[in-house]
Amino acid sequence: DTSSSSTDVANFTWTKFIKNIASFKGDLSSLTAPPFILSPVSLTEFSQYWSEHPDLLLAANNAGAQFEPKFDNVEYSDELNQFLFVVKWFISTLKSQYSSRNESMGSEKKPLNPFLGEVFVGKWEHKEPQGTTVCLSEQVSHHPPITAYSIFNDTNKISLQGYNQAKPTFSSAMLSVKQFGHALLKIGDFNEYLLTLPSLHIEGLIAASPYVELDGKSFIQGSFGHFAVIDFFGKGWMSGKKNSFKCKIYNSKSDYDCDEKPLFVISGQWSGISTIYTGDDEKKKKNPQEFYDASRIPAEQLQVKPIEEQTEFESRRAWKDVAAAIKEGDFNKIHQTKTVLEEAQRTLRKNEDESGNSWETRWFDLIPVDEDNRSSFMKLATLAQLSLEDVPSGTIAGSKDEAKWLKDDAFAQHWRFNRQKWDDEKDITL
Ligand code: HCR
Repeated sequence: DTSSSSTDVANFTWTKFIKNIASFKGDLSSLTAPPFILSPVSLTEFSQYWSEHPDLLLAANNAGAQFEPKFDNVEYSDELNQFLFVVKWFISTLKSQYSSRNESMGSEKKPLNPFLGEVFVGKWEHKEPQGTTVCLSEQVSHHPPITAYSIFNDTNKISLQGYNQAKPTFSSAMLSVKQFGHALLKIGDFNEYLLTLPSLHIEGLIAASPYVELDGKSFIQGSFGHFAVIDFFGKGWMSGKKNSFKCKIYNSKSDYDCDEKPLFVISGQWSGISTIYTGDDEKKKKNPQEFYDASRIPAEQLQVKPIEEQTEFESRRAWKDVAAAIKEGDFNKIHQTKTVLEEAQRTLRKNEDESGNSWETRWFDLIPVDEDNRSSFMKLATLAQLSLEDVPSGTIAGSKDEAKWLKDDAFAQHWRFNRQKWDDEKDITL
């Protein structure tokens, strides 16, 4: 980031930026961008997007509550009922994850690239008896950039954990991103769900008003067998609308494989309204019911401590000066403030190399897939016939895609939350 001089940078135009992206290989974080496309927010903050509708997350632990809308001709087991709550919560996370910057900043922007060990913490405090939902996010790797997170509500016995690595590629004037990682949701003592992350691309680059469009699929596999496949598409593909999706829910993955009729079909926009049909009625478009309206319920911001009370590892404090420079649109200042942070990181790494003490992650451990007895990933991925290798999220086991991504020397490892480490944490508070 610091390689070009500030005069070069001041002359930087959008066209040059686009040309740079086009010839760019590797990590987007090292790409110099004009100030107006820089976001003052670090990627560690993005973990909060999993729970900006905490009521919907908590509703999934629904003991006795019937999912609405309810269809008379469907038999709802407790597990199916809960699965529907989980799907609704997942759909509700997408607007925050992928289009909230368009609303808050006018377009998608290039987020700050977190430093190793950067953390972001916050909480949602609910009315009694719902307790508190905690969000912990940690940058567990800098090269490649990987963020791990844990979101939990002990009162409701709900916990979500996962990690994410975005791998960008540029081809035919298109910036595409594959996501590596997954999310694991645990409800109560027994119910678990594996959620895979969709691929995406950036639209509107030529017009200098970039926005994210999802493509590909997400899968949700429940430990009781229920399976959902969510197909994403944008403007001009099957529908005239951006941010569109179609979700089919089945009793099991094998029902999906055998082309059985789905139990439910949900379609619409993840940033707007979606509609649910029973599998019997979908083709005839009979008896549509509203599933979710993303524009009706505003996102609930989590509470974050004031910057003065944060430690130097906490995102908003660490990036304070850079964020201020970005808001002022002052490239020289952005360059200077970023250099301070980057130099400090370089010195830390050098000292670690010299002393032989490598960096230790704070709340997450990297676990080889075959030793991962802390999560049900292996069981759920196997149920969904998903690859256990180090390949993009949601890659099907044995598929051509899997073969394309497989590297001989890479074996899959996953970042897992270590609750004890958080319980023992002395320096970072909520
Ligand atoms: C691709 C992206 C960085 C990664 C962001 C991720 C994948 C991070 C994990 C979150 O859970 C979900 C998520 C949402 C974001 O939409 C996605 C970002 C969108 C743009 C950003 C690029 C690195 C920025 C490219 C620069 C453009 C805008 C000019």
